[in-house]
Amino acid sequence: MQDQILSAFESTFGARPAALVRAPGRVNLIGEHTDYNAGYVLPCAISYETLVAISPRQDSQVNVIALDWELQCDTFDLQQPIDHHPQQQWSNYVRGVAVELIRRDYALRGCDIAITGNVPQGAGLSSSAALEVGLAKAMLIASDLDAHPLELALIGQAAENDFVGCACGIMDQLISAAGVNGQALLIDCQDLAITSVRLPDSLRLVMINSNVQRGLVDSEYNTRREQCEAVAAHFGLSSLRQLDPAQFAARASELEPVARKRAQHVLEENQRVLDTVAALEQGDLPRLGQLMAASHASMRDLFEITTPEIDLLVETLSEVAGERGGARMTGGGFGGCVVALLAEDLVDSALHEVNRRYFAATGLRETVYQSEPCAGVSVIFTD
Ligand code: GAF
Repeated sequence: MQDQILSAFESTFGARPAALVRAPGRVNLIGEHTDYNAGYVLPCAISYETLVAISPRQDSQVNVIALDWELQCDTFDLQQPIDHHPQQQWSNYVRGVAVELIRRDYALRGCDIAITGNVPQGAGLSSSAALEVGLAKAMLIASDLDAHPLELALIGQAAENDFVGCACGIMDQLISAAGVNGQALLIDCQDLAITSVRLPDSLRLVMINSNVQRGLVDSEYNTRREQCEAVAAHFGLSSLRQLDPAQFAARASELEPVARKRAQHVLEENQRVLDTVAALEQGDLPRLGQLMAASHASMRDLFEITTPEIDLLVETLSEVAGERGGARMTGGGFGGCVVALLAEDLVDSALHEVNRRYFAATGLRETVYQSEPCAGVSVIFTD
């Protein structure tokens, strides 16, 4: 991938790039739809990543070439109003990051950029966040600037919220910016405090893409967020994190059934994240499996974001895991990936079983990814 981006950059812009940046995708182990409710999440960065090659220019022009979108190009000027690109959605991530950097008063230089990556797109492994964080870091480096990982994450999130139009939380950008080798991160999305959590050595991290075409993801996602915010507002609170579970239980009958289910998921999922951290620290695999199963059931029955194909993958993996691991859907939902934490010697049989059952039941073929928890965004070289 590095050779390809370097040679595409050189043949497009006539010289080797001044810097090459990588930013990882992520898998969330537990804590789904809790980040924008100021709750807890437990993601780790993965070894699938976006690469951004960049050189500064003498003018205020930004020229971008996208290797993974048939070498499409985009050009805009940092000193002119930056509008949405009418056709190329990938361009709007570049434009959105530039707009946000300018809004925050970074003195950006024009630049030439090439982007590529191997984070599967639309799989719930945060290819968008990897792109945003990688671009923010690269555009700063090309301007002789830099920013703290948290700032990079906030820039990426703002680009996605305000320019691209998805009301995502902070999890994906923050893990892509701040990931730690070999560790998952417990993030408290209320104060953005981060605690590293080591996975037991005996466990392997496996992601299986259902390859279900995700439809209406952004609109369903934004609806879930609005539903949660409406429940918080009903109780006069700024987020569901402030809602005491006892207070919720006492007054739950005031809420519509759907609103009640959404809030119940978030409250219980927050507790499951903390319990999962404890289970991982104690190497308590049966408990880990129960918590992942409960999280999945809650996403299926209360938050209503799984699909039958995803449910089948989780069922199959949980069955093979037994008391030595667990599985659940990961990410925003409506398709995408499931994540499994499995004792090493179970991985082959789990993948075999999925392969045997999934196509027969759904007509779809799964794709398997394996990774260790990885470091966040970094500069591969700069001159
Ligand atoms: C998507 C969002 F981008 C995250 O902020 C998070 O809400 C996640 O869905 C669900 O947990 O990845």
